[in-house]
Amino acid sequence: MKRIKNSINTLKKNIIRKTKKIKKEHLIREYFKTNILFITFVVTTVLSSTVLRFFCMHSLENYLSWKAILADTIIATAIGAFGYLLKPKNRFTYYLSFNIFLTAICMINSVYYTFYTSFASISMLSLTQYIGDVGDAVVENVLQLKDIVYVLSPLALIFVHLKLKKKNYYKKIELKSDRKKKTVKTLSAAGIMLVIFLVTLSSLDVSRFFKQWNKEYIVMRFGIYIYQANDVVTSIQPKINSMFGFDKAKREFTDYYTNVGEMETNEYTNIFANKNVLVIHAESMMSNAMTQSFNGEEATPNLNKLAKEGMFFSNFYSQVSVGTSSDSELTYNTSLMPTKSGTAFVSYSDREYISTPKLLKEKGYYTFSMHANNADFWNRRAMHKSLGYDRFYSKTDYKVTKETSIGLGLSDKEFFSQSIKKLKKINKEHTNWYGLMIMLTNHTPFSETDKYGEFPVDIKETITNEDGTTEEKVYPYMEGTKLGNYFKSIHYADSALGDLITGLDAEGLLDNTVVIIYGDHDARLARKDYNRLYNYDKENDSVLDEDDPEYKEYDSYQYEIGRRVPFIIWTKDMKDTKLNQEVTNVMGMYDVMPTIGNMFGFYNKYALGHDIFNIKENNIVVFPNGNWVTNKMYYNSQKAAYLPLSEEPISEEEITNNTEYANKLLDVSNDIIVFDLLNEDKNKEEKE
Ligand code: GP9
Ligand code: MN
Repeated sequence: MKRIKNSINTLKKNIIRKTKKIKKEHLIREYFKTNILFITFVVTTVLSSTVLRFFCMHSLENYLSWKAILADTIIATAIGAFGYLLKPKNRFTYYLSFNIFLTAICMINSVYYTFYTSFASISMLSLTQYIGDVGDAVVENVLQLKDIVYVLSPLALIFVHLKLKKKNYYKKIELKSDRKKKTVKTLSAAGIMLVIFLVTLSSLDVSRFFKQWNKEYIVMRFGIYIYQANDVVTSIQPKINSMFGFDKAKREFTDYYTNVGEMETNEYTNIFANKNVLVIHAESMMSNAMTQSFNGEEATPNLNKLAKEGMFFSNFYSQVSVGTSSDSELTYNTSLMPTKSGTAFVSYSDREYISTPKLLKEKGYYTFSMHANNADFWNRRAMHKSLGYDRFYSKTDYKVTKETSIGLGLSDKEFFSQSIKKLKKINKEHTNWYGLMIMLTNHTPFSETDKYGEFPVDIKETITNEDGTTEEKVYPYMEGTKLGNYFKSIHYADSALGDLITGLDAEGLLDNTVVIIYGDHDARLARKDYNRLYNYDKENDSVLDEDDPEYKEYDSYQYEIGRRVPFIIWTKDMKDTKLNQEVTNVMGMYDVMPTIGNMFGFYNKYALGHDIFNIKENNIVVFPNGNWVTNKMYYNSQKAAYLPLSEEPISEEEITNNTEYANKLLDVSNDIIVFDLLNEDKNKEEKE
């Protein structure tokens, strides 16, 4: 009897369990059946963001981290929840509008990343006026299939909608839906996911989120949508920030400079006093190109000659952020770093800067800048005034014709030749002058190869046949590749430099002049472009296999180190003197002002860099994204990992100290610009 009772009980329990399971399955099925549009919206939105991370950051670890996927799901669910407030037939318009908006965010960031290796910021919106000018460069160099693929997201939504409409789906679900209840339930689901997301955040995640400069890290942890929303807040923050928080910034600024003393002298102090200065801003000129030759011909013979005769800094880094050319001008002239948000040239041209032109002006120099592009590009018209140039010769001061133009505008050869005439006049009228010439031709996408002149980037070999006859064999190598075109373009720019030096000499303009050349930033080519250069398999005209013993890995560190740019100080009579030397200690653009300042006899207490001849091997170069490099290592702050550059041991403490130093320096630099801390009048006002 007892046994029968037990069996009945077990049977009952089983039936209840089964019914519950069926009910649950039915509910889930029902949910999927009646929420198709919402689910499609969430899935397509999350997919777009994931695809973006995949295309942009597959070289970084964790680029497909579940945290970012969860963050995107939260955003999509929360937005989607409000769709339930509408009648089913109206929901499609709501979801499609948001889908298009969010897809556009992904697409813009995709293009932006290719161009700047960073994510977009609305603070750059004011720069869209320049897009017209570099339009071709963007289309030719940037817009690729990977940027267009996002269009599939709204298309998928439209497709699903049309299918549902055909099946009369909206009418059917109208009867079943309690709109408010569904909104609340969906929002609660988003809320629960948000709690899970928040409790899994580390303190590093939180601090980086608020700082917003480590954009890749934020996109990797928080997804693109939260990144972009945060960007909107941080982009309007400079305006708000400069209204509040002044006291704290001022305090930190004062602390930072407490122990900075007066100028230290060394064997180079005043060696160039009263000499004229001609600075060449060499567009996209990279140090690696200087060691590159094809068929025995150097890519940059003229630059190499100047480097050999003058002072050549072979481990020199540009420290640009999204402001590229303009950032390098800023750091070169002021020894400050680019701003964390927006660009100093565009957003902060009204601030007070202590700059090389200004300090030389105090010594009686006439200062000028020359660039044959539109004066408003990078807001130079305003910013060159702020930097202390007496005169800015821009496009309207040059004869620019179609025949004399290459790429973005007037060709470098033509620019230099017209500039020499202007310089002759300046030299007559002023005892001492300081001038900057900004080159333009060697600018991405390096595609007008027919205008650069002959420079084959192939491999030619003479082969002796068995019968003793010889023939020439040609392997295409870098011909037809973007990097190959870059070498052709740089060879042109180098030749223009050679002509400039000859032209200046012919006019006697080199007799009392120091020529300073800096590469403004790297060529902004993808890492994979270097693979063929270093791993060419000429027999098969392809790239060596990764397992080939000859294969040379070009990892993200080598890529970063490979972004070095040349820095050269040269005078006509420097050859074979003690000044004729290669300086191998790492050096950054922010070290230029203190280094040449010592040579010309001026000093800026607020410089963030150092005179390389005082700091020597102890130097550290900080990058705007928080990475830094010393003689000993390259440290990547997003990966929290490093590449050793010497045999010397590296301690944890050293890494922590350098990272703290880098963060402090970036904070102080940003505060100086945002709060206008070098503006004495403003500081006086604050004191009163
Ligand atoms: C534009 C030129 C190029 O005038 O300086 O700027 P970039 O694109 O290199 O920042
Ligand atoms: Mn540039």
